[in-house]
Amino acid sequence: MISRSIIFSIVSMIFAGPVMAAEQTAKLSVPGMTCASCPFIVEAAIRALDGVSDVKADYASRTAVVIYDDALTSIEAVQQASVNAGYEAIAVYGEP
Ligand SMILES: [Cu+2]
Repeated sequence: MISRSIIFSIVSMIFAGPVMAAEQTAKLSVPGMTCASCPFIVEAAIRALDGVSDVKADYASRTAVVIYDDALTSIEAVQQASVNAGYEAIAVYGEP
């Protein structure tokens, strides 16, 4: 007899496959970046997350643009990673 968890795993694999994984681009406001080194710290913290494929933090505009797979991580997790590194991060909606 096949257990429910195995069936669930198979169904999950089907639905979590590449077809369903959605790559998202999010922009964050990171106002706490105070020098040219800060973006590297923010980038390293966010890049360490599973599911983040790219991140570019910009000191001049105090923003970070993150490309991530929303099947593996979330904008909340990305923000938390930045906060954990010492930088408050606020999602900016309505902009790529
Ligand atoms: Cu700095």
